Amino acid sequence: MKILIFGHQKPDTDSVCSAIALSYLKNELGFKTEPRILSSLKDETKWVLNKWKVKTPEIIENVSGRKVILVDHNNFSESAFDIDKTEILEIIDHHRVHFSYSKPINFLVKPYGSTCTIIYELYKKNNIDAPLEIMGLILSAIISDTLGFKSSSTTKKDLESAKEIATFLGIDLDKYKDELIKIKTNIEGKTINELLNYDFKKFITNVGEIGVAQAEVSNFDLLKKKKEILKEMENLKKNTYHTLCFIISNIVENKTALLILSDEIKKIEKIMKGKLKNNEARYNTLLSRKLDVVPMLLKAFNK
Ligand SMILES: [Mn+2]
Repeated sequence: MKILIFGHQKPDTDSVCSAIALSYLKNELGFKTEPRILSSLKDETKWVLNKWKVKTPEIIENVSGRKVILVDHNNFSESAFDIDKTEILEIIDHHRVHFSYSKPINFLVKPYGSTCTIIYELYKKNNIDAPLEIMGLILSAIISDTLGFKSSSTTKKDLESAKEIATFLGIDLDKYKDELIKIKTNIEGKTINELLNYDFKKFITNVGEIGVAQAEVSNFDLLKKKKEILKEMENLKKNTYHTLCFIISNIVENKTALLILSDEIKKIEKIMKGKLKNNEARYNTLLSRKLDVVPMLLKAFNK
């Protein structure tokens, strides 16, 4: 049976493209692997796969009994529900380490802005040429995960890799980036509930579960519905989350708005030094969920 390679639940472009790109590389190296996704694709990722004419990986729900490689996550709560019944062979990721396992495995974590940047590095290291469509996917994932190189998680390596790939593909990086960001920030027709659930991660901590949703937008018009959003957040939080945070990233103007509900809001207000008023804080920078927001929330509760 083939080794399955997949990213996190509610896959984003980086998760999907990492799985496809790594699977191609592994197969070139003589392994028998197949990329999979754990749930359906987002519009942005559909656009990317369509653009580079790559077929959508099959959705798989049940992975028990399989040998697997995880990309773009190392947290069981974000993985397949029966991940504990698999044999994990390897993990390639760029998130903080949550993982502990019963035996040693290949575990490659680098603080790059995108898992695909790590995979691009692996292609070079192994002297394997990726076909054009795989290069296209890698480039798209780097742009997507770094919010067009604007997120604080962006590294020199991400930008250099993207430039190199764009040159190789003969495409104008700025133009392609703008095109992709336009697709990424299109929230037209989505309900607030859909936006909250679109890119949602939960973290299990000693104080309880912390949920952090993120939406990428091209302007802050969405905040005109703040009352409605807080009401939806309250519904989502009820009985489940200790703290719920909605990151609204304005990736055209480089600004961030945070909406936060918490059982211990005072602790968060304290750590944010008065920046959080009426459950809302604004920043004139783009915050990264994994580098800025989650560490700040954890720090507030001293975890
Ligand atoms: Mn990623």
